[in-house]
Amino acid sequence: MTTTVLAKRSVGTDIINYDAIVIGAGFGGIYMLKKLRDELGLKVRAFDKAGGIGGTWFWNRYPGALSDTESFVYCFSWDRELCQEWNITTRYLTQPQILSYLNHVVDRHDLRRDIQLETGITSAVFDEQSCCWLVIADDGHQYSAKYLVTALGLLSATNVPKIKGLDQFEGNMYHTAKWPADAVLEGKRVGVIGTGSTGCQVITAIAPTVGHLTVFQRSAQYTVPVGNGPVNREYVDEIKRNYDTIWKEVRSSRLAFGFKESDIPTMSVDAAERKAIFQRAWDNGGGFRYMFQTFSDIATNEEANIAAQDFVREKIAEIVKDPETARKLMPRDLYAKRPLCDSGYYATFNRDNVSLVDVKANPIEEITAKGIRTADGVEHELDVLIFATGFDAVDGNYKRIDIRGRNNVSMKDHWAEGPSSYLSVATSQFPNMFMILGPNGPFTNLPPTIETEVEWVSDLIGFMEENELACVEADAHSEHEWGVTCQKIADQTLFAKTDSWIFGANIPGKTNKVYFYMGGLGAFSEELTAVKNDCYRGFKFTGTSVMDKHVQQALH
Ligand code: FAD
Ligand code: NA7
Repeated sequence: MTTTVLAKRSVGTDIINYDAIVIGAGFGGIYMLKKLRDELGLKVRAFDKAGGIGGTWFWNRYPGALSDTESFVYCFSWDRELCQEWNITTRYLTQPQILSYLNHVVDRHDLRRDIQLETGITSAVFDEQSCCWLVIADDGHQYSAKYLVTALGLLSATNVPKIKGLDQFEGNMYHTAKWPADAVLEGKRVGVIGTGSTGCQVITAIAPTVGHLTVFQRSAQYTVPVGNGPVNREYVDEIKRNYDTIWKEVRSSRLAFGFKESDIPTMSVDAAERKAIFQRAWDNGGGFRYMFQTFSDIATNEEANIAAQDFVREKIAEIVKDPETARKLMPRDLYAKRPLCDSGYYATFNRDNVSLVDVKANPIEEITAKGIRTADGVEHELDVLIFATGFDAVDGNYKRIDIRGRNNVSMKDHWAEGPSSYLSVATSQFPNMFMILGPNGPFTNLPPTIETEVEWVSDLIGFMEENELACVEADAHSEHEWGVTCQKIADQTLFAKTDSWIFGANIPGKTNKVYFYMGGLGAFSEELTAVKNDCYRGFKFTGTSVMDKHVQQALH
């Protein structure tokens, strides 16, 4: 194989050579390994710093952790037999269910032998002479490969806010995405900072068993019922019968959530009908369904957005008994973050053992040995403090590895003004490196997007191998243009007017810019296909004398 020869030329004997190295063993890394090893016949090693496979679902073991994509589309579509064999029992999947599914996939395809766990990658340097990557791991070894695929996760690098006194706390502190197996909450005085998707889940799940729960809320949230529950045999059979159609529709839809997105403008129906449509969505459940299946313009039109907001505020007023608590829980901002859904979040605040602190009005001053002191001078005493404070999303894990491309340029410098990519999968100056869910990829239910990206990258690598090409690199101009496209699309949405991790706005000092392509998976896939069919437009191939003739022939 050309790759191994290239690698051996430039590296010493103590370097272990592969054709491809994959970092990450979540949905992305697992499928990438499968494609490269079993379809292209490459020698591949996947690494993960985690103690098990599963990525997100290995790490996020907090009580209540649940995917809010419905079960039938929160899985791989590429294993058609497994789609028929795997029996879903609930409308949504809990963290243990997803972890068990991914472990099953790995064993079923005998992938485990090529996955090295508990191994963090600390640096990756591109060698221009050999067109190979030299990768250093925290197991003390160096590895080299022609191709480097980063499937590092876009909601993976944890965010712990730098609150004064963090190290003074004498109780236990946990981040939800690094949840320890031995965490004990029963009967304890527990504090939760953060009320995003994770916060809503953990708060609702632990409230019945803790002694007292204090919720420190900075932003009030719009959330609707998730509508989870058992599914019957007919439901499962129907899905299995229709899987081909379902996947086809998912892959050509905008959000890939497995439902038809509405094309009815909110104000095109009268107030009574609007309310009935919102009520049906509320009863049926699902955050994305509420935002995108009811009406077509909630995420783009302010009047429509306010109608959707009003309905949720009315529900809060109905559900929450104490008017002051209800007032604090009522969001007044645009409804334009990733839509949330829950299993009884607002009602949780009717419990006697739950209190709500509005830290926007009454900020956290410091963490003390005993708990949290707020600006009003109150010290909230706690045994356990939970950070449900989210992630350094999208590029967080990239900043935690010393990645160096052409001319030794570091990824940190290359992305000094925020991360960018060409088509989410590549970035200029980093040849032969491919990202799964890199910046400016589709904002969707993620497994179908992951599959789309993995398959495209695999095709490109296959093409290079077939044509004995040494090097491929995204062109800087194309990358810039893709960023402009993403920004233009995002600017048409209300999401761009709201601070959240989707725009890097959740972390002080992080560049606030577009991090996603909001044009939908269908349009994204079409663009990928067009680029491929147009001789991989926007990519430069180098490093083989036969390139021009062969490439042109192969591409046409
Ligand atoms: P991940 O699953 O994040 O895997 C990345 C892996 O890379 C991790 O295991 C990490 O340890 C490893 N890694 C990173 N850096 C290094 C390094 N330097 N060395 C070695 N290993 C490294 N998406 C949806 O579409 N629907 C949902 O309902 C949904 N719910 C979610 C709920 C939670 C609580 C969270 C946190 C995320 C959720 N997501 C959801 C997003 C979810 O992350 C994706 O759906 C999907 O699991 C991402 O898979 P991945 O393989 O790209 O990344
Ligand atoms: P999110 O959505 O980023 O939510 C984090 C929450 O933590 C949010 O309520 C933040 O308030 C809050 N936060 C963050 N820093 C602070 C400080 N310093 N003080 C008080 N409160 C703070 O992360 P999630 O894990 O819930 O969800 C991320 C995605 O992962 C989600 O969409 C799912 O797909 C899974 P803020 O809103 O910024 O005021």
